[in-house]
Amino acid sequence: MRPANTRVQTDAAEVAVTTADFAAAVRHFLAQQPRQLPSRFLYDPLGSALFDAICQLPWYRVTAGETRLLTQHGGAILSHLHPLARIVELGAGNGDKLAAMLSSALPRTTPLDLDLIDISPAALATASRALSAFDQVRVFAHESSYEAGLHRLGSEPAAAGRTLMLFLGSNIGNYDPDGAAAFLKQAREALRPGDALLLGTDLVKPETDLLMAYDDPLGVTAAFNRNLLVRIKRELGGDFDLDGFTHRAVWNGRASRVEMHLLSTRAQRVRIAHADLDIAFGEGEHIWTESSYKFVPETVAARLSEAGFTPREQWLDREAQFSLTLAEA
Ligand code: AVJ
Repeated sequence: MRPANTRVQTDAAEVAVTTADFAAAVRHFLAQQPRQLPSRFLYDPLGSALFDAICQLPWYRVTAGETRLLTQHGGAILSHLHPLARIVELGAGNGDKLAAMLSSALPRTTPLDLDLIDISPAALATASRALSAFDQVRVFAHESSYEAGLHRLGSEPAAAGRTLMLFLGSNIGNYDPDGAAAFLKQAREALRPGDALLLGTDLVKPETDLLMAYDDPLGVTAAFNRNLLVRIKRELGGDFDLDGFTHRAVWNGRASRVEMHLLSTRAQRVRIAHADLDIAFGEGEHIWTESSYKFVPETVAARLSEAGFTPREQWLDREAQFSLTLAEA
């Protein structure tokens, strides 16, 4: 049972992904050359569950590495931010990492607001349930894109204490360099002097490790990727033959990113009724579904500085080759 001093609130104001948005994006991006689909659509309820499974795979070391860092240094990070009034997490997912961080800190005597921003209502429900078990917290769940979440945050009246923003899991790696710079600027503008951003970034490592992380031997990442086609079939009346598409992960060293693609294994036509789309795929033609940029610690700090932050401290997990950077607004 939830203690009386906690409550969960959910905004109903915004639905992050409507069927109309999805149809318009599929129509637009599948017609591009190269064909593509934005990675935010990977997170329907089944996609979110498959992503949670990925986080437990021994080959995907991002989550374990970051959780180690948050457990070891979470208490210190939070005590740097005294008096902390609020934690905002963009892309909170199932809430496990924030829970790990809070567990490692001293028991709280002052109230703390947790604002969870995520595109997946299923993930938000799980996270709200887990986090509302902590003492002295109020949980606010916002079903929203990062951009809309940041915009709302920036237009709110100033909070009494300091705000810590979390952008973990190397979620920033989904943006291309210009998009990441724009995101960091927007994050900086949503914060006030004395607030801080904690940024989790996966680091460049040997190609074999990266390919095992994004094309795992159990096929969970393949299922996560191919589920995008399942979602299009169900929500948009697509007639994809799933057997005609396979998962591909490639390391693009020049751009410093892992790319996920869906590869058409033969020439085939696909009709997506509710997007009013007819496509002829050639054998070997790809749909590019995700980029995961990989970083080196020094450039993370440099990008934060360019966006108007002051980098304060950086922690590295050697085993996973993952970094956390704390930067002040
Ligand atoms: C949640 C976007 C950070 O890019 O590593 C995991 C998603 N894709 N396996 C990542 C993902 C394939 C993940 N992010």
